[in-house]
Amino acid sequence: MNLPQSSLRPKTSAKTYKVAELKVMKILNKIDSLKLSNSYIARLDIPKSSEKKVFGRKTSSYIVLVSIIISVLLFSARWIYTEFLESRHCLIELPSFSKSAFRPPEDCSMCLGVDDVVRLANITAEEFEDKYAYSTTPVIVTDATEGWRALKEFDFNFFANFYSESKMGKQINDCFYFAYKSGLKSLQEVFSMDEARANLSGQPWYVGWSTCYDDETRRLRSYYNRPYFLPKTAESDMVDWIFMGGPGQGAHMHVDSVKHISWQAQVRGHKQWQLAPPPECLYHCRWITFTVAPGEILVVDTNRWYHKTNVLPGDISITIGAEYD
Ligand SMILES: O=C(O)CCC(=O)C(=O)O
Repeated sequence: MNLPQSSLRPKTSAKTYKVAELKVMKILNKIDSLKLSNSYIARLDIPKSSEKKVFGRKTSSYIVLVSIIISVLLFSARWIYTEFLESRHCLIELPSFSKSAFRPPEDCSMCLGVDDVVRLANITAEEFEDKYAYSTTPVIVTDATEGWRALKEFDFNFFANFYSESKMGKQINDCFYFAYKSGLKSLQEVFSMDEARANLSGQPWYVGWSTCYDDETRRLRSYYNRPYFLPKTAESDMVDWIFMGGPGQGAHMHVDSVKHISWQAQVRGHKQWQLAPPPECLYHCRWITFTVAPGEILVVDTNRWYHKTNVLPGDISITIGAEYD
């Protein structure tokens, strides 16, 4: 039997062809040895080559290619999910100015008629909830830090020792750190600055950070209590914010994009705040300036009021605070 060799050769390597030829010869010899008549062979139900293959060579290549693409896409999706969504990182971190540029415009009712901070003492949680907890009026509560260990114990060395402890528990949040104009790139750098600078007699500095480990927050919270005036049902995240630094320093004017309103207790030093209405309300509302003294707690919606701080001459300023819902 003659084989149509020329139809096999062009796309097949010589070695593969030889092996195939030997196999076919073997099959043909076997058929010969069975002494089957040509008419019998013709009647055998042998599928034509195009029917026998479930997929042609071209189709198979497509399937392999599509499978590879799907695998790559699935792998990438899983990677994006674990890296960015599950761990709460952002795909693209927007610069802070763009966050304020993309916020929805205010209708100015948030600041109309708000001319000053309201100072309060001895207020019930119910009254605070009704009148202030979720309003845009900035409030200072003057009697909510009685008995706090933080007032006596928080100073630069307290935090330097606190953060020399490596066991902070499980990480539960992003660790935010703001260097402002200090040039100190991390908390490690803050707590390894020289003594003169730490005592505020060297280069000025001001920094802020959030807690991000569960034990870290829990241990800090043993130095202060949940402010008594907060609504009974309000919950705080396990995140505290600490701002610390010397006179003449503070945060630049900005607006936040955090989840909730926050309180901030002035533990040491005097800090001046300037609240500015959003730019679209500048002709309708007023700027407000006030000072928070040690032992006082400020409640302000920093997502809506633009704000800027400045530590007044004297002691180091240390504040601790948290958001509540
Ligand atoms: O306390 C400060 O100096 C800045 C606070 C601040 O910017 C904030 O809470 O968003």
